[in-house]
Amino acid sequence: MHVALVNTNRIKPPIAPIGLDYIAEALNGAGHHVSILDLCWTDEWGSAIVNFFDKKDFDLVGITLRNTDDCSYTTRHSFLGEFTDIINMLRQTTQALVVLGGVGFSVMPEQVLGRCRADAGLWGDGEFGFVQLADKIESKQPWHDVAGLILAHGDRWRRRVRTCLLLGAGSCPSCYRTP
Ligand code: B12
Repeated sequence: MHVALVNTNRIKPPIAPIGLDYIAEALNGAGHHVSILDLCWTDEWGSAIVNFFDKKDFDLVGITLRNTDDCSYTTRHSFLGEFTDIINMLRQTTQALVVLGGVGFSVMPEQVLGRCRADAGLWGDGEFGFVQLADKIESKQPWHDVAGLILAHGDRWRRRVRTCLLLGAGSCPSCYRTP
């Protein structure tokens, strides 16, 4: 299937979106077609999004949130305002399923999802879960049970419990920081 991965990290000096590269590689390995939109280098992220999604239809869009904020006591700059604007614009631009992920997202996933109009989130590392999601959607299997997936349930977000891939169920501490 055609998958778009979007880097929303626009902080300068820049760093490469290595997390998305890992996921792209895993998706490629599973036979999916991946395109990456890196918003770090655009002055106008709105037109970059429109141009990118005008050229091709995608079935699945994965968006990374690396930093919720700059974690600096003196500046206390939050990136969530611009991130929310980007997601809401993307939501208007594509019909694909929009899934959030990334280390910043995974710090407080339900709170991030509550702010914007994404369809779902995937907590933690994405190489396995996101590929599983793409595989299941492509083969028209139910995909709501993918481990780590967070979906709306009424007016709340519900997270699928994720167990450690290496050690198996019950061998790892709970992933949850909050109930
Ligand atoms: C290395 C590092 C740095 C290095 C980066 C060097 C480089 N050239 O890349 C340096 C020192 C430069 C740095 C700087 C900063 N960092 Co830093 N950094 C890290 C660290 C230790 C590892 C990040 C990393 O590369 N991980 C490896 C990659 C492969 O993993 P990943 O990006 O998380 O991606 C995986 C998953 O998140 C997921 N995923 C990612 N995207 C997506 C998308 C989808 C759709 C899905 C499903 C999954 C998914 O799958 C990926 C593969 O497994 C993390 C802490 C940590 N342990 O994660 C902090 C961390 C990310 N940094 C943090 C911060 C705050 C910063 C700065 C803002 C600090 C500052 N004030 O300057 C800057 C921002 C720089 C920038 N331009 O963005 C915070 C963010 C916290 C938050 N609340 O948002 C973290 C979490 C540290 C912390 N605990 O506070 N950082």
